[in-house]
Amino acid sequence: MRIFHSPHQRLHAPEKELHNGAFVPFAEHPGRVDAILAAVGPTDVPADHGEDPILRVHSRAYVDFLKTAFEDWRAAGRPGDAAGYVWPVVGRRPLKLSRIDARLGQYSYDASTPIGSGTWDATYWSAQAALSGMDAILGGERSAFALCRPPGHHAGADYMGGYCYLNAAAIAAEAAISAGRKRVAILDIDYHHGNGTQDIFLTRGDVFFASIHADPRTDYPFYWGHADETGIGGGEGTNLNLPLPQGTSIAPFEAALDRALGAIARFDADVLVCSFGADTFAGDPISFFELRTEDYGPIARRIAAAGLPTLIVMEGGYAVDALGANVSSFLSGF
Ligand code: OKP
Ligand code: ZN
Repeated sequence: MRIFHSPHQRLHAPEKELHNGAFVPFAEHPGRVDAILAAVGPTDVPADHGEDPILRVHSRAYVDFLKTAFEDWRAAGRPGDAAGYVWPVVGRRPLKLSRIDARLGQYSYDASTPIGSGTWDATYWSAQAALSGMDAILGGERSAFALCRPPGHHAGADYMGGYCYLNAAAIAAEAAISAGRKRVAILDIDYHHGNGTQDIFLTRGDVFFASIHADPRTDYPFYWGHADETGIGGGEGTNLNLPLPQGTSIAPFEAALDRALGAIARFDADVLVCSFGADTFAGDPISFFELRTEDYGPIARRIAAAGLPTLIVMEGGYAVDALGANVSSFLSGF
């Protein structure tokens, strides 16, 4: 299987994050890709597709913000990484905001997405890795792996959140539509609900989004991922959330997976994008499912048995010592 990854993706390296009330070392660090690379072997450098395929998903204003936010932060005399502290939730309206702190709030929904000097470069090349993976799929490969990082599934059309800046899975799905594929399914099996991907396609009938994740009543991102979010307007019926309780192990996970794959089969997709997070692993430091390394192969075999050309997009997974083995186990199922 071809694997796409760029060394630029290491350049995003925030120092710390606010976790349950304390500043702690940033969990989504470059060592994650080092661990995966050590396990999966050589990768292909992605081709540069430019900004156009990114702008089919994200707004121009948001992309421009991402590109300049760190410079603006430094210009304001600030130390460390750029991070917001005020969000325009109440009485939100289209103001022209200039102060960097206001813009950070305008384009994010949480405090988990600091911007450093290498953030734009890293997230740009993460998106390019997904686009090159999709090129391979559209060229006839049965599967390909985009070793994305930073992850993407919490990022919406004009906002960042949850360690995510550009939504690589959404950008790849949209590229498949642009290339003439009629129906694309996205299966998100990261521990956390992929609220950004859901939001991007919520009103769309040509992209099916199915997600298996920790119940948002107990887990991040809290406000999205509930079972009653089934799509809006032309997208009604093409969004499927399967929240599961903390402590979930392989048997109930596979039952949910079979439901998601059944819905995807009925949707009759041409292409599948799988947002894969290894944070469902029992040893994950910020997550609470109970999957084992040896569970990922059989999970992937069930997904492969759907018989759809499948682009795998890396999302989360923070147990770095086991991350390489977990990703290898998953890829072996294809
Ligand atoms: C990204 B991905 C909780 C802080 C939450 C955000 C988690 C983002 C997970 N104390 N931080 O879906 O793996
Ligand atoms: Zn996650």
